[in-house]
Amino acid sequence: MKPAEKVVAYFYDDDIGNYCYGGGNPMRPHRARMCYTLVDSYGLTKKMMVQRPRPREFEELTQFHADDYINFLRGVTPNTVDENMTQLRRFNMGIAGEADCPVFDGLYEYCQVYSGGSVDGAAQLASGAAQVAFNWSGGMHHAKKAEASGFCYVNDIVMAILELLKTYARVLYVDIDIHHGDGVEEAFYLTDRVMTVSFHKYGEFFPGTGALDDIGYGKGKFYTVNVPLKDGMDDDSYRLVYEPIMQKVMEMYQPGAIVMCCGADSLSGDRLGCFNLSLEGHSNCLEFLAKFNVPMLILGGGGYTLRNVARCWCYETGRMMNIDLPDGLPDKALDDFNMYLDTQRLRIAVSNMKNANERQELEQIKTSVLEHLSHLPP
Ligand code: TV7
Ligand code: CA
Ligand code: ZN
Repeated sequence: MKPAEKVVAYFYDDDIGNYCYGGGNPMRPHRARMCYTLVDSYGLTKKMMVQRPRPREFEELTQFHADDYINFLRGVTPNTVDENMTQLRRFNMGIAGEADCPVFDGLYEYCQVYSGGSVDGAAQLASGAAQVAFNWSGGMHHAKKAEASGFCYVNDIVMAILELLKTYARVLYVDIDIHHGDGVEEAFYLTDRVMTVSFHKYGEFFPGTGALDDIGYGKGKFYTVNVPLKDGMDDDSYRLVYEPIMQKVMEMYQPGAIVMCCGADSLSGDRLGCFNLSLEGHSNCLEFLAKFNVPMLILGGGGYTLRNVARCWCYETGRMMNIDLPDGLPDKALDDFNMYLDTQRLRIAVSNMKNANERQELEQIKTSVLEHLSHLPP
């Protein structure tokens, strides 16, 4: 199938922008609304199926998560946290302003909606209704079976992969968020039916896992890939490790579907990140995999310099539709809000920050990963 013939499904619920972690938490669900508005201002919404996700119910959330954890998420409110301190601590949650995973108004609905977008996207790929599905509100890769972590409560990625495994023998997960995709890795650490590949900043950085020699266990040995990186990764350095590794992964593993977590916190100038990627460098990761013509579920993740997050995911929406959006932002985007007046451009500039990744180290990482992959069955 030629790229231009791919049917594109875009999952988006306009209510998503109203959920608020509060207390200065850098995670802002509003980013997805900014992205949708930008995508719409470029006229892309006319060329895809925009759909409102079906919120997932208790029985669906507990396909992966523990019943008592989901029960807690369903029941807790900012007014009842005081009575639930023991459980709150057990599930790694807290109050706004103090915790990565606060209890806020509408928290359960928020989880229902963002997981719905990812599972709906997976189902449409599996049925053949679409070849590319987006859910920029998803990508909550840190959530564990019975624990919230790093702004993530339910793991929509694991749920979407479980949906894909009903149809496909093998699913590939690729994570270019700057943080390690620990929750997804953990969920599939023991199986060869899912290969997880995460590129991330490693060393004194959240969540602290994702060492090069964490490669899976038992049946899952060699089906976990970790690419630990340092500050200042630029487009060329990233490409140097990404392309040969993903080429080999695709040849050896031949997945039926690909799920990607496209956290925009690996971009230059991110409020929490420390890489130096441009939109082209970030988007190249998606385009490289799109060429293999395997159904793709594209999810969000981190991204904390909001105007750049919207730019990145809008640009990538276009690229996956084989459209190279003009750099001058549409008047509508400039008029509606003063958000993009900084440069009035779509693409972003990179900085002159130091790249702490030496070429030889990157070559060693690449060689080591390729060696692990060479153990996979033919
Ligand atoms: C996918 N970094 C998620 C990335 C999750 C990162 C962290 C913060 C942070 C939290 C705040 C806040 C913050 C300016 C930044 C060790 C701690 C330190 C809580 C205050 N400002 C993704 C999670 C990471 C919360 N957590 O991969 C409220 O930064 O480093 C930590 C852990 C303990 C808890 N404290 C932070 O991108 C979506 N948190 C301001 C207010
Ligand atoms: Ca990652
Ligand atoms: Zn992140």
